[in-house]
Amino acid sequence: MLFGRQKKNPVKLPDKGVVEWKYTTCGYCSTGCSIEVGLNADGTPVSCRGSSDADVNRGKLCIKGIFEYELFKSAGRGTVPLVRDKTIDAYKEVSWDHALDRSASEIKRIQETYGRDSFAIVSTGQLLTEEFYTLGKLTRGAIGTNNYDGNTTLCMASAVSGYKRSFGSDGPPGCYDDFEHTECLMAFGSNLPEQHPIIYWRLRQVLEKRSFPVIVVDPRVTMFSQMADMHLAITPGTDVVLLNSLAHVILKEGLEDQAYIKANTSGFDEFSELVAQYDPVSASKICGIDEDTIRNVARLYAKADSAMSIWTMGINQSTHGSDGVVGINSLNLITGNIGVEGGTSLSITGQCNAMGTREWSSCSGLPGYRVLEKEEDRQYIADYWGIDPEFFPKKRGMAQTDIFPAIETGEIKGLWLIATNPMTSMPNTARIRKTLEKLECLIVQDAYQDVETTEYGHIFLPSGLWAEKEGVFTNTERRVNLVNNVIDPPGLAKPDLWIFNQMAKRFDNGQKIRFPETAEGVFKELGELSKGRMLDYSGMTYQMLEEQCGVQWPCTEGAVIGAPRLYTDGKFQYPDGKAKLIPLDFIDNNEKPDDEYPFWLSSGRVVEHFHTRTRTGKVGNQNKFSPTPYMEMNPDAAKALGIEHMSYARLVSRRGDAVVLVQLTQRVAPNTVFIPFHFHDCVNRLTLGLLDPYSRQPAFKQNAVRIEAVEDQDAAAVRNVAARTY
Ligand SMILES: Nc1nc2c(c(=O)[nH]1)N[C@H]1C(S)=C(S)[C@@H](COP(=O)(O)OP(=O)(O)OC[C@H]3O[C@@H](n4cnc5c(=O)[nH]c(N)nc54)[C@H](O)[C@@H]3O)O[C@H]1N2
Ligand SMILES: Nc1nc2c(c(=O)[nH]1)N[C@H]1C(S)=C(S)[C@@H](COP(=O)(O)OP(=O)(O)OC[C@H]3O[C@@H](n4cnc5c(=O)[nH]c(N)nc54)[C@H](O)[C@@H]3O)O[C@H]1N2
Ligand code: SF4
Ligand SMILES: [Mo]
Repeated sequence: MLFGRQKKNPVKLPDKGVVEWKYTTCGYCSTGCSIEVGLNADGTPVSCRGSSDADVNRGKLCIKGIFEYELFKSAGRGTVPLVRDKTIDAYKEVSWDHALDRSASEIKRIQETYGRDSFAIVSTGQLLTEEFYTLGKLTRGAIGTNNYDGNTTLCMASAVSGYKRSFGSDGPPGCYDDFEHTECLMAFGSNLPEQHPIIYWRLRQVLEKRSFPVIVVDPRVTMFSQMADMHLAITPGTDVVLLNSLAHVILKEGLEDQAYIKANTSGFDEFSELVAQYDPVSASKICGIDEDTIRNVARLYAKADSAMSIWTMGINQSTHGSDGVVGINSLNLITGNIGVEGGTSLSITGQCNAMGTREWSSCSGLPGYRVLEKEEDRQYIADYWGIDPEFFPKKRGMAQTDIFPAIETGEIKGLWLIATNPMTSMPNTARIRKTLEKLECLIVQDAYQDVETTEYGHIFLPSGLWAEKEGVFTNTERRVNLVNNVIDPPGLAKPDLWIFNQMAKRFDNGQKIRFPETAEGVFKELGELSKGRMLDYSGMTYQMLEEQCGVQWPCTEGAVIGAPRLYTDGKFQYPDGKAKLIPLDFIDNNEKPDDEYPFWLSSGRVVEHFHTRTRTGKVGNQNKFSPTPYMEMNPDAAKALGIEHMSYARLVSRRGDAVVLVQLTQRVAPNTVFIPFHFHDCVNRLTLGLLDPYSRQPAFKQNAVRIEAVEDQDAAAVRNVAARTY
């Protein structure tokens, strides 16, 4: 029987005629939800649902996953390879052989003329792991440029760097199950409900059964901060000061875990000397959190039986990103909260496979967490691939954020962009535009042809997207998930793996090295190369990944399940087996508001859009929620400037200007504005992006702007709309 609203207006789900559900994994964020794509009788994808068997999402999906099947027929896809015809300065459709021959000959020409490293390759966190490994093999083993990196420098580089500095290796030590056990959760610069909705839902499920303090550190009143027990509205860019002060209180009050510190860490004396300078009174003046709150939080965290920290871009995208991660790790080390149930330092990863690229792409080293700096690692991989180890550089080349300035100075002449859109996602758009225009050869390999960067390219290689391909992604909690090939790519578009394999045939070493044709063939190499290592894949098979809806590494040969946590024995990856407690001086180097540019400009995301909107900008149910570039502004600040709700305003920074629609809200402080970064020619026209010295990650979140009311609202509307390419 139906009651109330249901009787009057029952929810009717249209029958979409699904005859088959195919298992795969979501291709947006790193939560790693298992998805089933529903196909109708014609084999057309018409629906998506969460897999009820999956431990990660337990049948749930967020708005992006629910409508992900619409991507298969979305507008703007690349379906034919293109090469720019110089005589008419326009692209012409060509065959794959022509496009690949031209790409290879341009790479060789540039390398022969200007040196091997003058051709750079920048990829992403959104390919399949088998594709990452193959691209690494092609780049390191056959093309041989050392200027090879990914957009993960904009995203997870600080987490990687911080993990390496503290623990001697990358690799998030915890898992979602830690929510079930923890007695205290601290979240730094992470807006979980919007950016990782299903991880948030896992947390909410636990909080419904059992309560424990949730403390959110974020300058903005986010959805997460509104559900938290405590919101610490920190001054942008000062998390290191707060972290030093928390450690100060813990050590001063003797709340640390001395036994754990003695047994498993080094550097305690230097660390305690440094944090002694960060008493809560002095720290509160810098980080904007009052001294009593600092003391309360320190006590809550240290006294809890187990406590965990999570963080995302509010920490990573800062000039102190790597230090912030080290500070979080140290907080957990001194309280004995690593490798125990409910006690961890869990970086919440960004893109669907930002973890896979860290593990296998060879971007910053060699596959399987090996490094170029170690002779034995170079020898091992050279032997496995069957090439001369001298072909490898002996140290890592440039990061993505150094590659673009090197184009500016003429050191780099050619670039291959794979699944990343720097015209929208890098800081200082005007500068990026100039660098792209300067290139002798730009190859753009993307699933969508209408990406902004294509305009500047000489060759366009159309690729398959998400479940048009087969392979694996690793999620935030080290879970390797299977992506099954649900349908084929449109037109002549090809899986990225196929493109890399074909390119390899065009290089001398590429003919010597074995390049398996199938993803499963590549996956077997991952198992062989990781056997006995920290990120052991050798126990995994595709069948097991599908049956278990993902397996966490390490999963050793013969194991039936993966391991949920790292460092459970207190042994770390440094030669002495100890984690390092590292003293962190705070250097105040951010661009900050002043008389001329009086507002902090921060940027980030909203739930309905993903990144530069090449995908979500074309899915009606998502685009309609945020169709246009806007900024959150405090009503008091707006009043003082005569700016009205839903009017257009102009922002000016030292780099450029942008016109946005004004949303008045108390979510931001009177001296701060927030703009989602999803739109082209918008917030990144304004950003400076100072770099973190360790990770080379840009400080997207700390910039200064002034704001002007716009008189000609009609002209502003036209300009605002121009920023929505889709
Ligand atoms: N819907 C959606 N989900 C996504 C993505 C997407 O584009 N859309 N992208 C994915 C990717 S690649 C990533 S990297 C993640 C990002 O996930 P998040 O990091 O959660 O998202 P952001 O909005 O970039 O930034 C998070 C918060 O950092 C805060 N912040 C700014 N400055 C500071 C500071 O100095 N200190 C502190 N403590 N906090 C600060 C901001 O106010 C913001 O609320 O999301 C992933 N999930
Ligand atoms: N101001 C500001 N800027 C930011 C951020 C911020 O918070 N503020 N966040 C930064 C972060 S954390 C990130 S991760 C970056 C993201 O920056 P980008 O990587 O530049 O953004 P995306 O839109 O995800 O670009 C991915 C591209 O890959 C394509 N693609 C998707 N799947 C495939 C595939 O399987 N194969 C191929 N060949 N192509 C594919 C998509 O169409 C898209 O063009 O942006 C960064 N920029
Ligand atoms: S939470 Fe992330 S992985 Fe899960 S459905 Fe949403 S976008 Fe996909
Ligand atoms: Mo990211």
